[in-house]
Amino acid sequence: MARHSFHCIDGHTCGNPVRLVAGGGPLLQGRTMMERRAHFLAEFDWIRTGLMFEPRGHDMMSGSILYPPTREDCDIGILFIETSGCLPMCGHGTIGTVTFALEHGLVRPKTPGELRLDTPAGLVVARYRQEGDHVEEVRITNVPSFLHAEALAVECPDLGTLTVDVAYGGNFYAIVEPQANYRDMADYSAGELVAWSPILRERLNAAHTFVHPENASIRGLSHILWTGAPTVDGASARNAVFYGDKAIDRSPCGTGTSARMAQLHARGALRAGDSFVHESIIGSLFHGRVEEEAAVEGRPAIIPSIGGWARVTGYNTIFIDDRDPFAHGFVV
Ligand code: PYC
Repeated sequence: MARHSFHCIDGHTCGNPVRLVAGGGPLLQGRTMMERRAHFLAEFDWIRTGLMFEPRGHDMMSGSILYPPTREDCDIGILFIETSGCLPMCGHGTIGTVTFALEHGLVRPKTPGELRLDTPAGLVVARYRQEGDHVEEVRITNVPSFLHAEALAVECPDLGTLTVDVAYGGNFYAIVEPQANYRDMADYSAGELVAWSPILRERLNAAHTFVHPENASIRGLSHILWTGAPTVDGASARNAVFYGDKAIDRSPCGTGTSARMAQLHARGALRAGDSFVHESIIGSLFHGRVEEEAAVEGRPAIIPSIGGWARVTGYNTIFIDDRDPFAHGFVV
C-alpha cells in the first residue's frame, strides 16, 4: 500500500491548463529526452493517467515534469504529460512550464532572458520577459516545422469528403481549411468537432504513414486543426485543435501554429520574417513568426517562433493512493 504525493504548480497558458509537477516525478533513464520518455511510458505511465485524467484532471489536462538536460547546450529537460500521452513537443505546455519554473526558482538560466530546453522533439529555445517576480511573456523558438503531405482525402461523418494537408510542428497535424464541404469552425459546435476529429485521425492514420524523416520515434497523426476566419482584432486566423480523446485546445496551440505556418510558408503565403497571429477557440492569441527558412531531410522547412503568456492559478499537492480504485484515472 502506498500513497504517492505530487507537488504541482497549476496554471494555464492562454486558457489551456498546464500542471507542472515540481516534486514527485520519477527518476528516468535514457541518453536523450526521447529515450527517457520511452522509459516513462513503459514504467510510469500511471503517473500521467493519474494526474491528467478524472478525478484529478479532465479532458484538456496537460502538464510537464522537469529533468536535468541530456544535452550540454541546454538548461533543463522537459517531459510533456497529456491526456493524449507524452507529446514529443507541446507549445502551450512549454510557455507555461518556463513561466512557472522561472517564477518559482526551479531553474537557473545560464544566460539571463533565455532558457534552452531539451524536449523529446529536440532543442527549443525560450526567451522571456520578466518584471519583478513575474514572467510576462515567453517566446519559444520551436523545432524545424514542415509540410508533410498535401491534399489527402478523408471521409468525415455529416460533412462528406474533406481534403487536408498534414504538417509537422512538433506533432503531426491534419489541417482542415475552407472547401466545398467545410467553411469555418464557427459553423460547428465544439461537440461536433470533438465527435468528428478522432474519426478523421483514425482514417488518416489507417490510410497513410506519418513518420518524422529524421526521428522515427515521432510517428502518427495526433492532432486535427480546424481553421476559421479571425474574430479578434490583430489575429491572422482562428483555429480549434483537437487532441487526445475529447480535447479542444483552449490556447491557440503552439505546435499547431508552427505546423500551420509551415504549411502557409510552403504555399508561398508566409516568408522569413513574417508574422502570423493565431486566435484560439476562446479568443486568446499566440504571436507566431517565421524566424528562418530551413530544411528537414531535403524538404523545405521553417524555424517558427511562438509568443504567449501563462499564469499560475494555484498549488496542488495531489495524492495517488493505491487503495483508490480510480488511482490511475478514468475516461468516461
Ligand atoms: O500548444 O503545442 C501545443 C499543444 C499541443 C496540444 C495541446 N497544446
